[in-house]
Amino acid sequence: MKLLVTGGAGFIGSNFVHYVIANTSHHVTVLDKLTYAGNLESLKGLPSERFRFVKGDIADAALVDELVAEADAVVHYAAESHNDNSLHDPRPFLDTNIIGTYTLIEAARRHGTRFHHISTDEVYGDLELDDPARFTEQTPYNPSSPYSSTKAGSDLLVRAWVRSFGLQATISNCSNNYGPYQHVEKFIPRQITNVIDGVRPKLYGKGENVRDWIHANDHSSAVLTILDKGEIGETYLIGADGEQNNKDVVELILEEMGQPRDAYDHVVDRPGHDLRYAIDSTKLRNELGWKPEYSDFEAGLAATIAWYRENEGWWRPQKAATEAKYKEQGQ
Ligand code: NAD
Ligand code: TDX
Repeated sequence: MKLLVTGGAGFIGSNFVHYVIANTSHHVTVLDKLTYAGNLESLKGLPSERFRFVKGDIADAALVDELVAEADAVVHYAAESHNDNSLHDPRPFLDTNIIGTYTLIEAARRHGTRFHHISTDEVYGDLELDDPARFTEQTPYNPSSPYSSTKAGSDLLVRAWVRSFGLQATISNCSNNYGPYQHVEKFIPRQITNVIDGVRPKLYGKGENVRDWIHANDHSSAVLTILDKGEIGETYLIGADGEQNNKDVVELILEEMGQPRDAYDHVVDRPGHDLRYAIDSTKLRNELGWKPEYSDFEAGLAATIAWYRENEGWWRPQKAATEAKYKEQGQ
């Protein structure tokens, strides 16, 4: 198969491209704008006979039409992805997440191309800390931030294009990913690289917020499973039963890196900060037979810490500017 992967120079997209090249015989074309979040270094070493990189915007209708026409399937990762950025400058989130997705699905419907839309559990809003419930495919949409509301909007566009135009699409909503190649603006890489720099980790608010962590490779295997066996028009939730509160994650990072477990600071909370995300992935597991491989979060975190220690050249160029931005925000 010839896959067109949008956002393939970002965190999860680049992990997916490496996973596809290692585990299938598909050819991959990456379309990526190389925003602050895209990094060609994340795609280094891929075989040129199976991989091609195209720099461009998913909202560029002519370019998108040309690339979608050549592809057997599109896997759509490209997005503005950081909640904190969306609170300070929402506009790029509308341009890329809404108009970019619209541009892609219009091309996919013209060419009858199989389309897989990557989304997030954040479209469902949040759960109470003491609520035993988890998100399912039936949970009503209730997004909190400009980021999650534009992702919710993009999901709804895909659903409408399936119903009204027969778009050959599936959707997946995944929980928080961790692993190599994640930008240092995000929680886990920010704290790991802070500790490497001798800076104390920064916890928003009390640190009680819960995220449901999944290794990026497990997200990739789930997406390949849906691409292969998923039913058109269906939504699948992807999660690996990895609930942890932020304070526990920071303590694990400090311990693994040989620091006292309490060597962190509390900083100003994120406005509208979602309390808890938790995914019930029963549908994906029972209907398509998927299961995660990385069930040991501490081991996965240790491997991620080792990756950031060994790949300082990858993250160092972004670190100072990222921290300067957080400092301005009191975070
Ligand atoms: P990221 O910010 O690391 O990467 C996004 C990539 O998209 C970058 O390479 C960027 O250059 C590219 N991009 C941005 N705007 C573009 C445009 N207009 N045209 C072409 N390329 C553009 O994001 P990520 O964390 O890898 O997330 C990827 C996808 O997965 C997103 O759709 C996100 O909503 C979803 N998701 C992320 C998580 C998570 O934990 N990070 C969880 C669930 C779902
Ligand atoms: O320095 C920090 N301190 C802190 O306590 C940062 C950067 C974050 N946090 C908290 C906020 C969240 O509760 O850590 C948690 C995780 O934060 P992020 O890494 O910003 O992720 P989150 O907002 O949960 O969203 C992520 O998961 C869902 C991705 O960025 C989204 O793209 C995805 O949809």
